[in-house]
Amino acid sequence: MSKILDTTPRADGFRMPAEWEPHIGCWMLWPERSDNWRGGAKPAQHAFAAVAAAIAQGEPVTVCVSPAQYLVARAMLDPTVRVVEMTSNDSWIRDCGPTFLVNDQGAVRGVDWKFNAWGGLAGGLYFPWDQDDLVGEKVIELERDDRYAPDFILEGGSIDVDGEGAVLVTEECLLNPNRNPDKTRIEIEQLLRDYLGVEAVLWLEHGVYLDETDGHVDNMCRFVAPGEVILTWTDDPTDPQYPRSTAALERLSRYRDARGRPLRVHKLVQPKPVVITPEEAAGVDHVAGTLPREPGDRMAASYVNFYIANTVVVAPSFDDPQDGPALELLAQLFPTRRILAVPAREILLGGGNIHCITQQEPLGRGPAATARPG
Ligand code: KQY
Repeated sequence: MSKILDTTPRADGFRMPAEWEPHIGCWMLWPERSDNWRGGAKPAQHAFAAVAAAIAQGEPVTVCVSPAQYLVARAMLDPTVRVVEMTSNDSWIRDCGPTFLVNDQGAVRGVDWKFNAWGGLAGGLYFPWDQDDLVGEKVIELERDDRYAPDFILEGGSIDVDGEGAVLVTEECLLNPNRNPDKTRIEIEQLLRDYLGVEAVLWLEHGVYLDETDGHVDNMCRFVAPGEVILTWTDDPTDPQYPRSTAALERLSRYRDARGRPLRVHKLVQPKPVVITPEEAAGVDHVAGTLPREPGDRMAASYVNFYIANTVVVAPSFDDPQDGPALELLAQLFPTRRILAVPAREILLGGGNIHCITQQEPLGRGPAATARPG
């Protein structure tokens, strides 16, 4: 069993590194539930396999899969991808998985947050979520790392750090009473400082319009370098995303990071609205307790939901005229990495995107770092 630490990362000198810092690899979960993924999850499985293969060009990938799906996943995934059996309720490891931390000596530890499927019985997306809640602990234990286990509900997609003391979050999510109703804003800020090793908590009001996570920041605004963020954007004042993005820009232009730097904001224009077709909606099983999918529903499509691997950036594409400009901007912002686009509609139809289905593990310099090739 991984050792549970009753101190805090901050007290122990640990911090969450930025996503662009070196990784030992990336973790994913395999989709299979037919009440979230259409067509018995088969189209989503192909999309997840494409994401895994793209990331595997830049770092080792591990995909965790249920016993029932092991052979299917093994056959569909690139041979370089490691497949391990693990039970889960769905496949959003960004949110139910661990947050990995490092210290200056290169040791790695994990934070095993509490998970309630984005709101529990007050607006959560499915029931139960008990197996998802075990994923963080299981992954940390597989890596033989020690873990912190705060009594705090938090999803990895609701935070984004620069590795130099700043974290981006949204009020829509972290202050939502369906997460930690007993905690004040001040207490939540302190928990972020203590468990991520940050100083500056940069609050945006909202995430992306109709994001079913209650506004995860990883779909809205991310750090791309120290002192630089990328923000999903529209110039159309009639689009409901417009007031959200303009309000975020206003706050970002006032903020300073933990080192006192103003933030340079890169606008990443969103694709045209992506709505569910009747055929797509009909392919999803209706199950009480799971958020239904209706024809005409708009999904929270954003290019901001990309994954930064060691030598590549894997970004969603939507078969939209904005795909090209979005990928070009990412290429400018990550000049040492190849930008790989993966068609992401099938992932989006499940409620998230590429960043939501991935979780990086930092390289560190401890036993895990030397146990297998990087
Ligand atoms: O986007 C995410 N981080 C997760 C979305 C969960 C959707 C469940 N239907």
